[in-house]
Amino acid sequence: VNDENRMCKIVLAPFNGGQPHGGVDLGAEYMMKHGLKQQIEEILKWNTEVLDPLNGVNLEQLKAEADEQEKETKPKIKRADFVSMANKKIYETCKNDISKGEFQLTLGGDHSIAIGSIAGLLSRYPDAGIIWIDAHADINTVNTTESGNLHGCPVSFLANMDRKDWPKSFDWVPENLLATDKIAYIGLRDVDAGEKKILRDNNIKAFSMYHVDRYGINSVVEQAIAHVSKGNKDCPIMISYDVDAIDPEASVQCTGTKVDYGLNNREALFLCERICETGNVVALDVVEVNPSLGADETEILKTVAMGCSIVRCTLGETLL
Ligand code: HAR
Ligand code: MN
Ligand code: MN
Ligand code: MN
Repeated sequence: VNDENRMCKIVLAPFNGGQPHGGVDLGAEYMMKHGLKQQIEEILKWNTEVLDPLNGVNLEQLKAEADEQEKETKPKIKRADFVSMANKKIYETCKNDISKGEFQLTLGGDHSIAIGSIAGLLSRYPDAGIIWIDAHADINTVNTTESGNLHGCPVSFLANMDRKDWPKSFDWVPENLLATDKIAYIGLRDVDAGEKKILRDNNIKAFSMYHVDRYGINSVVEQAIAHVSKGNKDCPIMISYDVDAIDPEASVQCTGTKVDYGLNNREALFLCERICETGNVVALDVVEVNPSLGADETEILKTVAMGCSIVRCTLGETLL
């Protein structure tokens, strides 16, 4: 933890096309305005570099065009072309502009951006384990999704589920697929019936809020780490953190699909601390921070500050 030359590559992913609300694209900007880059440099003593894969892409216009077109075509999967394009760029940046040994921090954006970030991470670490912190399982396939929103589907894309039925416009496939036994969920409490079947059929390790209450967060995190590491004490670990895992009353009001009775603030940060403590954490996504859904400045500040705390705890701020 005392290596002076640690590099954190901050990948901006201000993308909202995987879900219906505007404003989640501002999550990255708000966390940066809150001082996240300086915090990483000054408190944690890491070097940082900002990568901006969607720079120069007119996201608002492309989204408007997609929506205009889809008014007529009414496809089952919404904005597949747009989500595919953005994720391909995020993937290529994560794959080409981040080296082994550098930390990959991706700031969303909605959770569809994890298709690109995780695919990019797997290009460096094909056997990485993924710990997915979320109220939702985000494992709908193109056939099970009821909403058609791709932020509810990234895990199925990463695992190549129902590939033959993907929209033609989703025109790239990650080179390294996510094996369903290399992911563990924590925080689930709003999982669709079709997703429950996928979790069961594939025997996917999933800790809902029930398990957090029954076993406590410490035991749950331990089991999640052990599961994804598969007995390899050096197994690289990535956290994909959807802030809606956290209880709205506790801190996270500004997110598109709030679900009551989530992780409390300490549980939310403890799991970052514990995963950091393994020494194996190589990447983090922070997604679904939507500043435009705040009722007032305090709500926005609380959600954005929690996003920044997740990053600092994952990078080791609170470890002695
Ligand atoms: N399961 C629902 C769907 O597929 C809602 C899931 C999405 N919400 C999120 N992702 N914030 O975690 O649409
Ligand atoms: Mn999610
Ligand atoms: Mn969610
Ligand atoms: Mn609780």
